[in-house]
Amino acid sequence: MPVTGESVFARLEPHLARVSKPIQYVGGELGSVHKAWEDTDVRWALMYPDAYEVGLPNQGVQILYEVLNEQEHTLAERTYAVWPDMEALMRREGIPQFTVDGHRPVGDFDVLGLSFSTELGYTNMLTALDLAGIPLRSADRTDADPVVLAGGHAAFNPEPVADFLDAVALGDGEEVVLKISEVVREWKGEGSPGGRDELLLRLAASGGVYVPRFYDVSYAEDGALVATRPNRPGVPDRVRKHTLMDLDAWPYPRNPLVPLAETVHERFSVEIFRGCTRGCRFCQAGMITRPVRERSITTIGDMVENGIRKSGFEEVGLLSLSSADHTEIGEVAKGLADRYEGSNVSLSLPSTRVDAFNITLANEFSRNGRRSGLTFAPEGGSERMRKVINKMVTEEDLIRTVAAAYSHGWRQVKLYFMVGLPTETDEDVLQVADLARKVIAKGREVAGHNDIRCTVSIGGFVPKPHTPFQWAAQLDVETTDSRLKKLRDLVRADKKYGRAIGFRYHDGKPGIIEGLLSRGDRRVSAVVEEVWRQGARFDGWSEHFSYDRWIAATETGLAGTGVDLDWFTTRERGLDETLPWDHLDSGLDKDWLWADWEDALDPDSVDVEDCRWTPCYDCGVCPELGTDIQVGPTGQSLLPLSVV
Ligand code: B12
Ligand code: SF4
Repeated sequence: MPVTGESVFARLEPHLARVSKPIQYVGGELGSVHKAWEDTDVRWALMYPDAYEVGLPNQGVQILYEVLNEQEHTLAERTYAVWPDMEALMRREGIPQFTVDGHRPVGDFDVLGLSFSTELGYTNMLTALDLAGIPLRSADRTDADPVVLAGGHAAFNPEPVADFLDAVALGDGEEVVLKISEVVREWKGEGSPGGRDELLLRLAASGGVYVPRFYDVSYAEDGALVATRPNRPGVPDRVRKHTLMDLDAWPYPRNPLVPLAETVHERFSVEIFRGCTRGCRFCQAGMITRPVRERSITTIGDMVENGIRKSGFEEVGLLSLSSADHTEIGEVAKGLADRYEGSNVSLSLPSTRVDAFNITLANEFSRNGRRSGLTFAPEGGSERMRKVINKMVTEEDLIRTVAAAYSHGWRQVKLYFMVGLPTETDEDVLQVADLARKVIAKGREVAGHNDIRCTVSIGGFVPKPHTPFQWAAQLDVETTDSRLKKLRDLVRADKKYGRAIGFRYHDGKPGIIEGLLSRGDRRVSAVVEEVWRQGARFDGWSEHFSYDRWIAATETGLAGTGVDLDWFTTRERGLDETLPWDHLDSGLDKDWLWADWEDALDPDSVDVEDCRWTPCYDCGVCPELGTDIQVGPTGQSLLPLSVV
């Protein structure tokens, strides 16, 4: 039998000096784990399919890495997307995709777990599979190949990459990876009966893992999708997402990874809650992570202290989908600011809602740190648009909040918007300029000087599965670009305020490809493979993304299917249409989603409140999944630490 799990480092090392940022391939970071291959039964390679600098800080992978490695019989190592120069070198030298921990070939592991927070990582998955010597398509794999398993937010519609995946797990990963490990261990312990097929069947039958090959998809003559149905007995009709109900019982990461090379985030982040029920209609993350589950103030305090001590990071980020909404955020902020007063530790709150923000909070967070900038996301330029998307921020709220910020010494405010939202007109987008002007005018007034800035950042809206906008037509590239240009020209033409307004935007091209990958079905796999064969890599990076290459691949990949790029993107869907993700259960009731979509289009509809503070409005999640909202206040407070 060939020896598995042997390190390729000796073959790799002589070439490292010839590639860019070689340190990213070396491993051995503080917090990393090295276990003996032979002492373990189930071996996982975990991949964030982007470069090390983006992938290393990812909390999802860090958590699963730790949870798995805590198990005596399990080993987990990490692998990231290699840069094109390294890819070329590996192909030339015959070096396979390897893990950064043990430099072991990825093809030798039992499971390759991929974390997809964005669809634009799909082509990087294919590079990794190919370099690993794993056949691209699930159907071509043998018993010797790992189970290729996907998780993360994008996995809520894995159909566009279903042909490349053996299995998919929806939702929180902490508990399900342990269950999957158990199934693999048992099956291996029995001598791997029935080979790969039986292993996948056992995973599918467990009810918590979607195995695409056990579902057949049928299409109508005109190309519309008819149904996705199990083709094996014992396989459930619908596969449910996983929800971790007690975040305090899972205080990970406990041993944060400290990167060796420069990364996008160099701070210790603590997730202060999961889920968000604000009900923004465009936000897939909010919809698929329901219900809200808070971490208690004391667990947050313990995690911060432990993380700082273990990692040496001086910045702490309090992470969630809308951190200022934690019921005890004021206490958390004050408690932590008191605790670390006079030390080098600074605190940050990455995502802040305009209406939840209060200046006391921001002042607490900046007590020990710099006053860099504040970021708010009104998302819609006009009041009308904000009503359509259920982002209940009035112009008054925004002006009041930024006025408070400028008057407390902040000089820079960033505002995020989207272009291409349902029912939007040019006029709605042009109102962004008006809003920015008012922000600057008010800022100058309250600050008493002109040295303030407002940066407007604007991105294209991409309709996502499992949201009320899953039926919406995506705005085409030309109209998106023309609206952005009109807005840019309007800002630039403003003599009085224009120079104080920064304007950042992406053109509409990557958005339409993201749209194809978000709401595509299995036929899109052919497009992904084709574009990858034509050289697509790192599609989330503007310098690597080629729209023309994607367009050519959609033409080849979708030829003969009766459907095309527009059919997947700029077409509005009806209630009766079977959606490619209908067999994947996020807990949301489809009728509720549809009613919410209709409300979005009805100017007289009432706003959807947050069910954390108002009665349940029956989105379906809690009864369907047997879950419940978990919020404070706990009434506890953070004690100062006794410094030894
Ligand atoms: C920090 C952050 C970033 C950071 C760091 C990214 C990183 N390396 O992690 C930066 C700023 C770089 C970033 C960039 C981007 N981000 Co971001 N980011 C976040 C944020 C705030 C936190 C992510 C996080 O750590 N979550 C906590 C962890 C524990 O959750 P998780 O990763 O989902 O993992 C859990 C499960 O999904 C599952 N799981 C995950 N992987 C796997 C794998 C397997 C095999 C299994 C079984 C399970 C599993 O188990 C984990 C534990 O339960 C989220 C919002 C949020 N609160 O989630 C947005 C978010 C993930 N980002 C988002 C987006 C869109 C992006 C960008 C595409 C933005 C852009 N246009 O450039 C880029 C993409 C970067 C890239 N190429 O990957 C979106 C994703 C949209 C969606 N589909 O829901 C989110 C949800 C924000 C939002 N509200 O829209 N991001
Ligand atoms: S079921 Fe009710 S309480 Fe639960 S997330 Fe939906 S609206 Fe909120």
